[in-house]
Amino acid sequence: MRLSLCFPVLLFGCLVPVDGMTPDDEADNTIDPAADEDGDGLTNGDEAELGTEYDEADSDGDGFDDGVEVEAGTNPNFEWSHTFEEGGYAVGSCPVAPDEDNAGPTGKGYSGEDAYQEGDIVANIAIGGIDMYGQETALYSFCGNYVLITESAEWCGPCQSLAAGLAEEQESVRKKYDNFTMFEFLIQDNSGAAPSKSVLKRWSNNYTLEGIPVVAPADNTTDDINYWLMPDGGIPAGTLLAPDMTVIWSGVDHPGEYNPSGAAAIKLAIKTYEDSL
Ligand SMILES: [Ca+2]
Ligand SMILES: [Ca+2]
Ligand SMILES: [Ca+2]
Ligand SMILES: [Ca+2]
Repeated sequence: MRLSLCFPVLLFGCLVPVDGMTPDDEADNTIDPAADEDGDGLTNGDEAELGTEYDEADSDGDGFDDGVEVEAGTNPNFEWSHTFEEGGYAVGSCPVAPDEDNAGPTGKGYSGEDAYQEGDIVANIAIGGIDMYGQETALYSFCGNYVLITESAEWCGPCQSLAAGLAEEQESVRKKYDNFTMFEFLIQDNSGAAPSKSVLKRWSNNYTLEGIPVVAPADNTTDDINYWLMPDGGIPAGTLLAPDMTVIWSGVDHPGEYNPSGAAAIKLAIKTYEDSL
């Protein structure tokens, strides 16, 4: 949608015929750059600069109006970039959407299975999965931040030990760097099934993970779950992503540098993050 730069349109209109334009296009030339056609809090002129729709309050259809997204610092042209009603998560700004066409694992895991290695762009995990509030939550909502993903399961003892220290770890890193967030990917409950909302809530409460999204996959049989495992095929696993959703630390690249608890991997990932700044 093209906006006219002529002004003031309210006094004189702006109906200069342009070759090839339809009557509808010509009508668009009467748009006032200073008006807010769709009532989303941004002027038509602002929307032309942002690339959002001047006649659509929620350009990317993610449930948050364009003006709300600009205010919150999320990307109004990318559906996965938005804040959440509950949880107070530190989402990123995501100025450029991840390169989804080139996303996917190129490394090899413990038995030759596909796994994420450093340099890979990750796919948008947990689409259709929920967090402990029942909100549909996906990784790309945190684009724009450094994201430390931990992969855990409710039945896994070392995962429980790791979870107990996550909130403190996040707090200490965020004191220094506010564009950092953790993302706990809880892949199974005690029975091996994809966790329900109440299981996620219990996990979050047990380890005071308020402010850290605890997210279940839509189901627990997808290949995607295996892409994040540690070199021995185990969990807990840790993977660190750059703001453009590229892997900058992956367990499969560090077979000699982690211990079975996963805690050392988290420390190494955070150190990698700090060294990268
Ligand atoms: Ca507007
Ligand atoms: Ca708009
Ligand atoms: Ca939106
Ligand atoms: Ca958005």
